Amino acid sequence: MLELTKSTIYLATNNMNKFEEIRNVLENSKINLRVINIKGNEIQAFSVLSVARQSALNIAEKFEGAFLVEDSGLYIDSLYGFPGPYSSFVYKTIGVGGIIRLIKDRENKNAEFHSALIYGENGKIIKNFVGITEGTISTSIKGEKGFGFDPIFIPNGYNKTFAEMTIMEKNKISHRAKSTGAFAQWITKKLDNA
Ligand code: ITT
Repeated sequence: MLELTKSTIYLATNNMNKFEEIRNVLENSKINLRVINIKGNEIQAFSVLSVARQSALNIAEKFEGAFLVEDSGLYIDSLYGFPGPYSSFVYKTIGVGGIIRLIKDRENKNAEFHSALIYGENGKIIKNFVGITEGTISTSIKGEKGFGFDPIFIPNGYNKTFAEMTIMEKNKISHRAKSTGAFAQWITKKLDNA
């Protein structure tokens, strides 16, 4: 049987949950995903794409190999998009309980998760991919799986939080699975034509 030759791509992240989710989406692709710890400080900007683009430029300056970098965040309607690019800081400070308290009197519980994934190689940014998943913020913390704001995010069309889903279930609908899925399609074509 022919062995599938895999191309190695390095994901620059300190978040192993992200790595697992992205690797899971790429499992049956021609990509062998590895993690690399070269992500420096992030800039502050409203869109995850701007934050990811700056991170990618920083990485491209010091890394010649093929890489991916992803920035993501939770945008809550009634808080004008907060925490958005501050998601990591807000998670570490007020946490999921703090978010529930912040919006407990708001009727509108709508929120979106955004993911921006950037691919680079040979010291250059090549292409970006964006994924958005809409949902609502739950009134209580539910589930133990996943990470970050998963225990308070109920994707539209479901009655459970991301934290009550397996990685396979979350990966059918998540913002990160959408950006990664788009990347997988593009890179597969690129490798097939190489
Ligand atoms: P790296 O920058 O090292 O990749 P990070 O966790 O700091 O890891 P971000 O800067 O993209 O990642 O911050 C995104 C934060 O938004 C993350 O720490 C979570 O709190 C939250 N978040 C993003 N995607 C999420 C998801 O799928 N489920 C739950 N929370 C998520």
